[in-house]
Amino acid sequence: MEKALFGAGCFWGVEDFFRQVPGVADAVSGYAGGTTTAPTYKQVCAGDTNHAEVVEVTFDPARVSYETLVDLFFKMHNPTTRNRQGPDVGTQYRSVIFTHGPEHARVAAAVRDRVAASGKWKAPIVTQIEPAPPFWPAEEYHQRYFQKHGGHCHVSYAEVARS
Ligand code: MHO
Repeated sequence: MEKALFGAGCFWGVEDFFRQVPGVADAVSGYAGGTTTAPTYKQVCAGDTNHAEVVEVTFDPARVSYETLVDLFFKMHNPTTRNRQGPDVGTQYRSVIFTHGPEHARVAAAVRDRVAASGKWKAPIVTQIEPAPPFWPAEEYHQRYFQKHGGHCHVSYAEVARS
């Protein structure tokens, strides 16, 4: 199993999306990239720890490649809105790929450049690509949030898979 770590806005939706991707064994909502250890949702929302809401994806590389996951990441959110995803505004909603090792970093940058060159987005892609810092799982009530409560905040995997 390998791990991928993505920030693409509200983690409820990012987690829900990646759980549905064949080859993904687990997706956990959490925080990364800030200045404090074991942050709480309240602290992250207040915006002064600089953590991003992220999802740690555990996947079987024999069933789904890291490249495919990065490609899906770029399809499931808007990578051109800095510190904002839809109605959610703040640095915790930034578009970011935290990479595990140089090979993942190379793939992430290559996919980003390919999406930029495709002309899909008129505005520049602002997605950050950085070596993965520590990942802090979010509070239990944030895990599988949409499975428990319904709702959505990103495009569904089914919709992306059809396109
Ligand atoms: N707009 C969402 C953001 C939640 S997400 C876990 C809400 O507050 O309902 O950041």
